[in-house]
Amino acid sequence: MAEDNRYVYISRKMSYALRHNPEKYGLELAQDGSVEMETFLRAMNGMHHFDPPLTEAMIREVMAHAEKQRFAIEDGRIRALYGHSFQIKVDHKEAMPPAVLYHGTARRFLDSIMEKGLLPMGRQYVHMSADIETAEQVGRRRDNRPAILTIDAEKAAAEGIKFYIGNDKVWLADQVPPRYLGRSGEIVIVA
Ligand code: HQG
Repeated sequence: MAEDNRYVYISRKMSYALRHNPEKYGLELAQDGSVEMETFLRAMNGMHHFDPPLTEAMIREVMAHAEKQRFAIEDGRIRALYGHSFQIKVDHKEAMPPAVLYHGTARRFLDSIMEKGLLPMGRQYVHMSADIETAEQVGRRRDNRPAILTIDAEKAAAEGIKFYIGNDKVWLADQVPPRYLGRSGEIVIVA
Protein backbone atom coordinates (compact mmCIF):
# COMPACT_ATOMS: atom_id res chain seq x y z
CA MET A 1 0.00 0.00 0.00
CA ALA A 2 1.40 3.43 -0.90
CA GLU A 3 2.20 5.49 2.19
CA ASP A 4 -0.53 8.10 1.56
CA ASN A 5 -3.15 5.42 1.12
CA ARG A 6 -1.99 3.78 4.32
CA TYR A 7 -2.43 7.07 6.18
CA VAL A 8 -5.96 7.45 4.81
CA TYR A 9 -6.77 3.84 5.66
CA ILE A 10 -5.58 4.22 9.25
CA SER A 11 -7.31 7.60 9.67
CA ARG A 12 -10.63 6.15 8.45
CA LYS A 13 -10.40 3.19 10.83
CA MET A 14 -9.58 5.56 13.69
CA SER A 15 -12.48 7.84 12.81
CA TYR A 16 -14.83 4.90 12.66
CA ALA A 17 -13.78 3.67 16.10
CA LEU A 18 -13.57 7.06 17.83
CA ARG A 19 -16.48 8.87 16.16
CA HIS A 20 -19.00 6.29 15.14
CA ASN A 21 -18.72 2.80 16.59
CA PRO A 22 -16.43 2.43 19.63
CA GLU A 23 -18.57 -0.48 20.82
CA LYS A 24 -17.54 -2.58 17.88
CA TYR A 25 -13.99 -2.42 19.25
CA GLY A 26 -15.07 -2.94 22.83
CA LEU A 27 -14.02 0.63 23.61
CA GLU A 28 -15.59 2.72 26.35
CA LEU A 29 -14.89 6.37 25.72
CA ALA A 30 -14.78 8.99 28.45
CA GLN A 31 -17.18 11.94 28.45
CA ASP A 32 -14.77 13.91 26.26
CA GLY A 33 -14.61 11.05 23.78
CA SER A 34 -11.10 10.01 24.83
CA VAL A 35 -9.64 6.61 25.58
CA GLU A 36 -6.23 5.51 26.82
CA MET A 37 -3.81 5.16 23.94
CA GLU A 38 -2.75 1.67 25.05
CA THR A 39 -6.34 0.47 25.21
CA PHE A 40 -7.04 2.01 21.83
CA LEU A 41 -4.03 0.36 20.18
CA ARG A 42 -4.88 -3.01 21.68
CA ALA A 43 -8.47 -2.74 20.43
CA MET A 44 -7.49 -1.59 16.94
CA ASN A 45 -4.83 -4.25 16.54
CA GLY A 46 -7.11 -6.92 17.95
CA MET A 47 -9.77 -6.29 15.33
CA HIS A 48 -7.96 -5.19 12.28
CA HIS A 49 -4.70 -6.93 11.47
CA PHE A 50 -2.87 -3.75 10.65
CA ASP A 51 0.35 -4.90 9.08
CA PRO A 52 2.61 -3.86 10.67
CA PRO A 53 0.57 -3.39 13.86
CA LEU A 54 -0.64 0.12 14.61
CA THR A 55 1.59 2.07 17.01
CA GLU A 56 1.36 5.48 18.64
CA ALA A 57 4.25 6.61 16.43
CA MET A 58 2.28 5.64 13.31
CA ILE A 59 -0.81 7.46 14.59
CA ARG A 60 1.29 10.56 15.17
CA GLU A 61 2.63 10.23 11.61
CA VAL A 62 -0.92 9.94 10.27
CA MET A 63 -1.93 13.06 12.21
CA ALA A 64 1.12 14.99 11.03
CA HIS A 65 0.37 14.20 7.38
CA ALA A 66 -3.38 14.90 7.53
CA GLU A 67 -4.75 18.05 5.93
CA LYS A 68 -7.17 18.35 8.85
CA GLN A 69 -6.66 18.12 12.58
CA ARG A 70 -9.05 15.25 13.37
CA PHE A 71 -7.56 13.72 16.53
CA ALA A 72 -5.80 14.87 19.66
CA ILE A 73 -3.38 13.00 21.92
CA GLU A 74 -3.20 14.32 25.48
CA ASP A 75 -2.05 12.75 28.75
CA GLY A 76 -1.67 9.34 27.14
CA ARG A 77 -5.21 9.44 25.76
CA ILE A 78 -6.55 9.83 22.22
CA ARG A 79 -9.84 11.30 21.03
CA ALA A 80 -11.55 12.53 17.89
CA LEU A 81 -11.96 16.30 17.91
CA TYR A 82 -15.33 16.39 16.12
CA GLY A 83 -17.65 14.36 13.91
CA HIS A 84 -19.11 11.99 16.51
CA SER A 85 -22.32 10.17 15.67
CA PHE A 86 -22.84 7.60 18.43
CA GLN A 87 -25.69 8.14 20.82
CA ILE A 88 -24.12 9.52 23.98
CA LYS A 89 -23.05 13.07 23.26
CA VAL A 90 -19.41 13.87 23.95
CA ASP A 91 -18.46 17.14 25.64
CA HIS A 92 -16.50 19.76 23.77
CA LYS A 93 -15.04 22.94 25.18
CA GLU A 94 -17.48 25.83 25.00
CA ALA A 95 -15.99 29.09 23.70
CA MET A 96 -16.87 32.42 22.13
CA PRO A 97 -16.84 31.93 18.34
CA PRO A 98 -15.60 34.44 15.77
CA ALA A 99 -18.30 36.93 14.73
CA VAL A 100 -19.04 35.01 11.54
CA LEU A 101 -18.82 31.30 10.84
CA TYR A 102 -19.48 29.44 7.57
CA HIS A 103 -21.20 26.23 6.60
CA GLY A 104 -20.59 24.55 3.27
CA THR A 105 -23.38 22.34 2.05
CA ALA A 106 -25.12 21.00 -1.03
CA ARG A 107 -27.48 23.34 -2.88
CA ARG A 108 -30.21 20.72 -2.64
CA PHE A 109 -30.28 21.04 1.18
CA LEU A 110 -30.74 24.82 1.22
CA ASP A 111 -34.53 25.02 1.31
CA SER A 112 -34.70 22.64 4.23
CA ILE A 113 -31.85 24.39 6.07
CA MET A 114 -33.38 27.84 5.61
CA GLU A 115 -36.67 26.49 6.93
CA LYS A 116 -35.48 24.35 9.85
CA GLY A 117 -32.05 25.77 10.57
CA LEU A 118 -28.81 23.80 10.71
CA LEU A 119 -29.49 20.48 12.41
CA PRO A 120 -26.90 17.87 13.44
CA MET A 121 -28.54 15.26 11.17
CA GLY A 122 -26.47 12.08 11.62
CA ARG A 123 -23.95 13.60 14.00
CA GLN A 124 -24.07 14.88 17.58
CA TYR A 125 -23.43 18.51 16.63
CA VAL A 126 -23.76 20.88 13.70
CA HIS A 127 -20.33 21.52 12.17
CA MET A 128 -19.29 24.99 11.03
CA SER A 129 -16.08 26.33 9.51
CA ALA A 130 -13.95 29.26 10.63
CA ASP A 131 -13.22 30.33 7.05
CA ILE A 132 -14.83 30.19 3.62
CA GLU A 133 -12.14 27.95 2.08
CA THR A 134 -12.73 25.27 4.69
CA ALA A 135 -16.51 25.55 4.28
CA GLU A 136 -16.09 25.16 0.54
CA GLN A 137 -14.07 21.96 1.00
CA VAL A 138 -16.73 20.59 3.35
CA GLY A 139 -19.48 21.45 0.87
CA ARG A 140 -17.63 19.90 -2.06
CA ARG A 141 -18.03 16.48 -0.47
CA ARG A 142 -21.69 16.72 -1.50
CA ASP A 143 -21.93 19.23 -4.35
CA ASN A 144 -19.35 20.36 -6.92
CA ARG A 145 -20.79 23.88 -6.63
CA PRO A 146 -21.49 23.98 -2.91
CA ALA A 147 -23.51 26.66 -1.19
CA ILE A 148 -21.73 28.54 1.57
CA LEU A 149 -23.98 29.81 4.33
CA THR A 150 -22.83 32.51 6.68
CA ILE A 151 -23.73 32.18 10.34
CA ASP A 152 -24.10 35.30 12.48
CA ALA A 153 -22.32 33.61 15.35
CA GLU A 154 -21.91 36.85 17.27
CA LYS A 155 -25.65 37.38 17.44
CA ALA A 156 -26.41 33.71 18.01
CA ALA A 157 -23.93 33.55 20.92
CA ALA A 158 -25.32 36.79 22.38
CA GLU A 159 -28.79 35.25 22.26
CA GLY A 160 -27.76 32.06 24.04
CA ILE A 161 -26.68 29.58 21.36
CA LYS A 162 -23.69 27.66 22.69
CA PHE A 163 -20.64 27.18 20.51
CA TYR A 164 -17.95 24.58 21.05
CA ILE A 165 -14.41 24.16 19.71
CA GLY A 166 -13.61 21.23 17.41
CA ASN A 167 -10.24 22.35 16.12
CA ASP A 168 -8.84 25.67 14.88
CA LYS A 169 -11.10 25.51 11.81
CA VAL A 170 -14.12 23.56 13.02
CA TRP A 171 -16.78 24.92 15.38
CA LEU A 172 -19.74 23.01 16.75
CA ALA A 173 -23.23 23.84 17.98
CA ASP A 174 -26.26 21.82 19.02
CA GLN A 175 -28.27 23.51 16.27
CA VAL A 176 -28.49 26.90 14.58
CA PRO A 177 -31.95 28.42 13.95
CA PRO A 178 -32.61 29.92 10.50
CA ARG A 179 -32.67 33.50 11.77
CA TYR A 180 -28.88 33.42 12.18
CA LEU A 181 -28.21 32.02 8.72
CA GLY A 182 -27.27 33.78 5.53
CA ARG A 183 -26.63 37.23 7.00
CA SER A 184 -29.08 39.68 5.48
CA GLY A 185 -30.50 36.82 3.50
CA GLU A 186 -27.55 36.54 1.20
CA ILE A 187 -26.27 33.11 0.27
CA VAL A 188 -22.99 32.97 -1.56
CA ILE A 189 -22.84 30.30 -4.21
CA VAL A 190 -19.22 29.47 -4.96
CA ALA A 191 -18.64 28.92 -8.68
C1 HQG B 1 -26.95 19.09 6.15
C2 HQG B 1 -16.03 16.28 7.73
C3 HQG B 1 -31.26 19.37 5.40
C4 HQG B 1 -25.61 19.77 6.31
C5 HQG B 1 -16.27 17.71 7.23
C6 HQG B 1 -24.68 18.68 5.80
C7 HQG B 1 -16.78 18.45 8.43
C8 HQG B 1 -29.31 19.69 6.58
C9 HQG B 1 -25.41 17.39 6.17
C10 HQG B 1 -17.45 17.38 9.25
C11 HQG B 1 -30.02 20.41 7.58
C12 HQG B 1 -24.79 16.68 7.34
C13 HQG B 1 -18.96 17.53 9.22
C14 HQG B 1 -31.42 20.58 7.41
C15 HQG B 1 -27.94 20.38 8.12
N1 HQG B 1 -32.00 20.03 6.31
N2 HQG B 1 -29.92 19.18 5.49
N3 HQG B 1 -32.17 21.25 8.30
N4 HQG B 1 -29.14 20.81 8.52
N5 HQG B 1 -28.02 19.70 6.95
O1 HQG B 1 -21.33 15.11 7.16
O2 HQG B 1 -21.00 19.61 8.21
O3 HQG B 1 -13.24 14.91 6.81
O4 HQG B 1 -22.90 15.23 9.14
O5 HQG B 1 -25.52 20.94 5.54
O6 HQG B 1 -15.14 18.26 6.66
O7 HQG B 1 -21.06 18.18 6.08
O8 HQG B 1 -14.78 13.64 8.27
O9 HQG B 1 -21.85 17.31 8.33
O10 HQG B 1 -24.50 18.73 4.42
O11 HQG B 1 -15.78 19.08 9.18
O12 HQG B 1 -12.90 14.94 9.25
O13 HQG B 1 -26.73 17.76 6.55
O14 HQG B 1 -17.06 16.12 8.68
O15 HQG B 1 -14.79 16.15 8.34
O16 HQG B 1 -23.56 16.13 6.90
O17 HQG B 1 -19.41 17.67 7.87
P1 HQG B 1 -22.37 15.84 7.91
P2 HQG B 1 -20.86 18.28 7.56
P3 HQG B 1 -13.87 14.84 8.16
